[in-house]
Amino acid sequence: MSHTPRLTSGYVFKRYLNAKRLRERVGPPVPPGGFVLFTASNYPDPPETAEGLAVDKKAEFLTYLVPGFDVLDWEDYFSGFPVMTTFEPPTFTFNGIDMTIPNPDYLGLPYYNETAFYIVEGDPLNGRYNTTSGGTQFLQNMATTALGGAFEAQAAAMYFDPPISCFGAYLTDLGDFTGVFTLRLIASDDSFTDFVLSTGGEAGGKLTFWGFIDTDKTYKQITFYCSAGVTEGFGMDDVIFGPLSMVDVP
Ligand SMILES: [Ca+2]
Ligand SMILES: [Ca+2]
Repeated sequence: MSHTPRLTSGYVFKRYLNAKRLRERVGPPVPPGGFVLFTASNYPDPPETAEGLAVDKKAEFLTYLVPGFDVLDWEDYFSGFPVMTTFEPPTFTFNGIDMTIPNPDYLGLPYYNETAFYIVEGDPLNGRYNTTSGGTQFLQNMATTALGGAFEAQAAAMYFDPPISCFGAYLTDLGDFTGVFTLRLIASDDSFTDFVLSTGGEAGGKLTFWGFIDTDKTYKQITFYCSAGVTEGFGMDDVIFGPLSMVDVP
């Protein structure tokens, strides 16, 4: 069962009640450092569905969370086509966290806009697709060239305030280009860890789950970037983020 309260700001979110949550932990114990990574990828059968190892890994991730949190699944986020033309509101408040996706100017247009490559889509597009059960919509992103380059300010990024202790999302269509695709996780103390999610040369349409919990440190930003000279289009859906109180560990 789920709740779909409609906010005055015009978007709808799903509440994940985790009704079938396992009673026992199915993944690794939380180490002394507090950080546990959950990630897996596969090519769904049939294509453009949420199926396989990535789904199994998400289920493992969910056993570490306290039920009742909200999920950003992009469903009903503006209707019609294009289903989204701008980020309004630019901040998504879920589970007590304000998550902001910057939308700076890019070659004279807002970075996320319906005439370039960035939008909430209602149909599969070039290997990017919805992963929400019963849903259709997802956020399409484009990771630009390497950090430090001319487009660093436009790198696909999410800022969290207050900083988060857990995160999980489906990413679609990683790796169907020639460069390295990296997720940078930036902690509240400005330290960061880079996670290489693909070294390129793969078929389109891959489904990836990427998530973590950390009972020690908190994180203020996630940025996606590529090796120099390339860009990578990817979808994002069913985004979960929250505070330490959302993490269920002994
Ligand atoms: Ca969705
Ligand atoms: Ca891609």
